[in-house]
Amino acid sequence: MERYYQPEIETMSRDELRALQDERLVKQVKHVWDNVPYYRAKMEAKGVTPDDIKGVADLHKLPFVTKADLREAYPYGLMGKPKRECVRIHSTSGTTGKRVMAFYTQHDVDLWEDCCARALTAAGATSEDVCQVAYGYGLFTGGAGLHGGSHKVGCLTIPISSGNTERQIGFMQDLSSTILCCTPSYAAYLGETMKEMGLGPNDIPLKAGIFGAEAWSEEMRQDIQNTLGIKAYDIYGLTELSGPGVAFECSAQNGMHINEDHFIAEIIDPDTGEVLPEGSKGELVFTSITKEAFPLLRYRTRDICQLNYEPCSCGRTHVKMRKPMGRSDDMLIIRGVNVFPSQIETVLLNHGYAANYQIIVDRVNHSDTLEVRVEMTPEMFTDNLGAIDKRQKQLVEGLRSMLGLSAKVSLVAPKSIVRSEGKAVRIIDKRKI
Ligand code: DLL
Repeated sequence: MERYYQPEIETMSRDELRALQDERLVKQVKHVWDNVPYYRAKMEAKGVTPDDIKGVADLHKLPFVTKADLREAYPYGLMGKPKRECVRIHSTSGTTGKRVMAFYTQHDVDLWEDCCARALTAAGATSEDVCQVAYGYGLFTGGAGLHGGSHKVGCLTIPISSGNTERQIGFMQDLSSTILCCTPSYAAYLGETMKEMGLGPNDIPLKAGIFGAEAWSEEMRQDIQNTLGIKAYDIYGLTELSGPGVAFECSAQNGMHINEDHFIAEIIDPDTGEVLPEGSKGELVFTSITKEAFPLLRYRTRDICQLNYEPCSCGRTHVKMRKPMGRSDDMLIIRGVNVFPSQIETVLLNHGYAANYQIIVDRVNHSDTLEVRVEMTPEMFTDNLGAIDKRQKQLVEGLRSMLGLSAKVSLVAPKSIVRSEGKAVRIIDKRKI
């Protein structure tokens, strides 16, 4: 039996949902117009006033917000509430430029935690569960978001944060954790460490995991499910919109329901900004219609994905987003060919490798080069050079048929690629340097 955290919202008819979105959007546009001079100026420049926005059908008239706007308005320029009414800050790690800061009133925190509670409940969590939150705590939203959601569901919550891998496994055993929340790369690393400790899926009571914050392939899901003996659910979100819980997977495990009572999703052409028809692949754009402190209208996520409006077997009515294929700014253009790291991951996992790899792109004599370094599993590891050479050739072929490109493949010894406790860093693009 499917369980819901807020059934009246999660299963409401699409007509009711649309009416709710219309009403909330109109209110939100007025709120932003009145309280965020930066965005009001953008609206004025486009010749739009709140009177032009009567509902979701008018959304396309509003200007976009981009990461560049966030940086320009850094840190307080997009706030919708005075500081005295805000209670929390979170931030991105800032690896690709200035940090992005997001602000929350208590009301915003509450709604965010509800979204995470919906995700946990969809993964089967109840007040009987012990939930180990191994996302990083601190400025990163992963720890705080799932922690709050876990409390709301009533799980016994372990705020262990990421890292200290053997201790994580010890806690799972001693405290009988049934739900694990962390990045998929860290889940894979936990599985690998368990194997090294001589432990199998039956030695831990885990039943489900909620893994997100980075792209991961279907093949990686299967691997994690098998090594940890769990169902692995995807969860999506970004700091700018609150954090994890913008969308989450249900029992169908084939896409994430967007919490549409809080976020309106659009798919646009990343080059022209034009809204694309239902079912198209493009850049995901979100409008937050309930956030007070950091209300973003038409925020361009840079995530490339597709929406699925077909009814879901779980009974939820909210639209589903497919696993994002990657970010438009992560997409590599190699000798003119668009390459998503997730495609490379699929080939590697289909050939029996684990997701321990690096993609190295360089430019030699004005031509792009692609190298994929991947670890052999302990079972594959051998000093028989002929066998290694054969494996390399198989991978080169696999990559060629997936990408239409020739790549250099380097098979390296097990454990030689550094593991991540948070988001994995897999792309090294030397061309930018
Ligand atoms: O990663 C929030 C989060 C925490 C989501 C924990 C899920 C679980 P940021 O650090 O701001 O926020 O990064 C947001 O990460 O635009 C996507 O590119 C990527 N991302 C997040 N979830 C997924 C996912 C958090 N499930 C950026 N699949 C987003 C693929 C994801 N990419």
